[in-house]
Amino acid sequence: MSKISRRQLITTALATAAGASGLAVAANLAQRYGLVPPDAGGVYGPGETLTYATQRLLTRHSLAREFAPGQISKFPFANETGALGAAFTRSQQAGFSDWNLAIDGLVAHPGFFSLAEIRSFPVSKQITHLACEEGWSYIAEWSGAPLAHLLEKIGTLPQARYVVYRSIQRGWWESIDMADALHPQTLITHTMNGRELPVKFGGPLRMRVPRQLGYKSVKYLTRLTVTDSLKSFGKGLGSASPESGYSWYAGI
Ligand SMILES: Nc1nc2c(c(=O)[nH]1)N[C@H]1C(S)=C(S)[C@@H](COP(=O)(O)O)O[C@H]1N2
Ligand SMILES: [Mo]
Repeated sequence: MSKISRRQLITTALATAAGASGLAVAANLAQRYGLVPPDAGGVYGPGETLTYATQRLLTRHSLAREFAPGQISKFPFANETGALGAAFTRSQQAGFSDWNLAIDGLVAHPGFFSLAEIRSFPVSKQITHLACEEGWSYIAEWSGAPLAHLLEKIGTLPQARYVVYRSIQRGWWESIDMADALHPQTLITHTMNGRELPVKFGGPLRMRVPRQLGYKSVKYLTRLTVTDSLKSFGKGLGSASPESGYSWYAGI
């Protein structure tokens, strides 16, 4: 069966199952096709599964909306972050000259890229919307290296299913599936509106995932881990968000 007709078949089956016999049946189908999000066990589980599974089948390659330069917000709002810790302060005092991004897990060449190296990678730019789940949002131009470029350099192994990413800030870690990790708009950003990414917006390095809500765009990025399972990270729900009641998949 061709890819597209198989995909249509699964999507139709999911939608029909959800409509006719409730979300639980759809969730079983999603399970069979590996489309269950890591936080599916919670209260919103079957609903989360249906959202994630249908998004993945239908919009895997779709692009987040991009805007014109004239639409860039004049006064972007930086969400207050808690304390960043002593390691951050030390690096900031050194002008971030010692900042590294480690990459490990299911990769051929684990190691790290220095900030300088990442800045030297091919730059991709996007003018996109960053929306917080709390309701406010802004439009900015983000520039950086596509995450896909780093993953290709480091040699992601075929078993890879997710990329876990962590901030130097305690408690801030997220993960995305390979569809988002390899998506051309997912960037490791170092520049915002043509200038070095300000600390309050996540500088020196920030993950930008414009197809999902703001909380997936983790600031002060220090480490990526490629994995085939999220079970051993935190409480096994995929990221810090579901541990405090937000969904792992925050597609918009
Ligand atoms: N390290 C870190 N990353 C973070 C946060 C944070 O507090 N610490 N807040 C998140 C949330 S909830 C949102 S909505 C966005 C806010 O981005 P902004 O400050 O550019 O508006 O950053 C996300 N990334
Ligand atoms: Mo947020």
